[in-house]
Amino acid sequence: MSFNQTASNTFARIAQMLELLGSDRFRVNAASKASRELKAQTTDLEPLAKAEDVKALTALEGIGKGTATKLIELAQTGTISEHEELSAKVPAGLMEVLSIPGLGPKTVKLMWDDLKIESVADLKSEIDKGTVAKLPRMGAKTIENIVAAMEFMESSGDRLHLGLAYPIAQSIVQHMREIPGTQRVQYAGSLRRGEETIGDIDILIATTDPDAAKESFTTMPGVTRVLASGDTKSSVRFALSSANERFKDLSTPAEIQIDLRIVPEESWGAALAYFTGSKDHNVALRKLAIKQGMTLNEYGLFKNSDDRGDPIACHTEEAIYLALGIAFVPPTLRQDRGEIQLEELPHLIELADIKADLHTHTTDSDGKLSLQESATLAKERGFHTLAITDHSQSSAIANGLKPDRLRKQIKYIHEFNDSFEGLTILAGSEVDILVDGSLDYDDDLLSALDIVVASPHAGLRAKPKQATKRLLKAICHPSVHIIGHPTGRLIQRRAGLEPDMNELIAAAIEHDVALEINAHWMRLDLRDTHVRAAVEAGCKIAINCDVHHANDYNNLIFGILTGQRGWLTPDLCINTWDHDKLHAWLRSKRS
Ligand code: DGT
Ligand code: CA
Ligand code: CA
Ligand code: ZN
Repeated sequence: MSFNQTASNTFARIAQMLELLGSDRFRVNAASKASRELKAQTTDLEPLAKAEDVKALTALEGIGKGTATKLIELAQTGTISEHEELSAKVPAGLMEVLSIPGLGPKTVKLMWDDLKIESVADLKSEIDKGTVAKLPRMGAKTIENIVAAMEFMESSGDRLHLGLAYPIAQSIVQHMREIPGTQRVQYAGSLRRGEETIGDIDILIATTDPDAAKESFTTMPGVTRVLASGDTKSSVRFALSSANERFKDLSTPAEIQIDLRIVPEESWGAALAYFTGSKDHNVALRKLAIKQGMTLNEYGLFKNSDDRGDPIACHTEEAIYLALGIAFVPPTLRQDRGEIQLEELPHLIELADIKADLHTHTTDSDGKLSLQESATLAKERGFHTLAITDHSQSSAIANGLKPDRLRKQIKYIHEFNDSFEGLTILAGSEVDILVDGSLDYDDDLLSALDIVVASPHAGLRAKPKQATKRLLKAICHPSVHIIGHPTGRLIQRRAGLEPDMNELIAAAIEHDVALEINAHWMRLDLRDTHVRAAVEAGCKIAINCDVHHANDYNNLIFGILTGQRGWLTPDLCINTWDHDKLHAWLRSKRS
């Protein structure tokens, strides 16, 4: 998988660079076709390429002699010389310009040729000078969109997606746990709070052998630079590509900073609370301590206005909250959004509460799993229900199903369900909410489905007013159960729709529709603040993995963390309901 992905991405970049350099159409097309074919391969090409097995490679559909030779080169040297040669000719900054949503190779080439634009900074200054507006096909609207996209990319900065930081932190914690002397180790900071993006990873350790911890941390695989290595704090830069090949595809930073803090075992709880944050939550906690004549810092809670003497609480976080006279606040709620003032905190949803996934794709549209494979995975998770919701006809690039194909699929799924033990499989659809708010199938077909997830996919730059109208119309449709990824945002990539959430929530309650938290870490849509508003109003929530690959089932935790950050309790989340309750609700929309 990862070799294939790397190869596919390399060919895609080759195609882009060829286009920027004005190579002939034939070469550009060949490279981008190779990229697509490689992405579609289901065989792992690495062993074949390593063994220089040209015959086996070219026997595969879509791989010609030329591609095979380059794959062998990639397997042996880690690069393709054509890619290296092109990289020397195309400024890196220009590739960054190309990554701005809305800018294609043709336009970028023109900017490079005519205006000598070689970086995002150049582009900005040329827009200010008014020269970009003089290029062909560059209307005021187009420039406005480019500026907005640049601003969005800037404001979201160099933060890493939760789903990408999470496995890195877990493996480092595991690594540190195995070092002799380690007493406790845990990640803290924004990651422990389940924030959607992570600035840096904070690891806390209590150990009897600080030197061993420091040494092992600064020399672990993936470390590219040691920024600091002191007695209480070490900082390193960590290469993301070594942890996950998927980074190659994303406009994420190439490295992330990781801080290790060595703290005394006896004040573990105080240190963990301090370094978990958020800063605002810590400030509020400290104020509360001061009000009671106490002092709180990373070493403990002290009875006086300074930290002399023995602390009254320091060993565990629970002891500190208890001594402050407030309920224990779970990390995901530490946002200073009212969690300190409450006598009793909500009983938050947890991973183990989820009993169903209601938004999944199969090979019938753009998924990689067959019905059989997905059903097996869902059953292994202990789910009682799985909904198959492939794309609808307007999502042509996602191989959306035309009505006749969907009718056949419904029949097939129902037959399959009858023969599959231990899991109920529903025939559904992720139906496009079209730009005018109508749905992508006729009402007859929609009502023949066991479950309808309606989602916006195109036209995601609409004005807030239009967006609200569009989504409201879908919510009001009698066949719809769930609104999937309601805004269509992609974290750090695309802002998505900005509808009036309160109106949507009110309508969802009135029409008994659930709003989805899409658990994919690229989406997390609804976001935490939206969930909080929905939960406060009493709106039903669905947490779905939008499964396309087997791995996607593992994204559930990110949906749960987002739900927790929105104060979600299990009762409001339809995926936690038992079989009969869920199915009765689904059927209530089918008269
Ligand atoms: P990030 O890394 O930007 O995603 O966000 P955090 O929350 O992980 O922030 P970071 O890494 O700068 O610091 C980790 C935690 O340490 C932070 O959540 C709270 C605590 N902390 C750091 N600096 C301060 C400070 O100046 N005052 C207080 N009260 N807490 C701090
Ligand atoms: Ca951090
Ligand atoms: Ca930090
Ligand atoms: Zn989907």
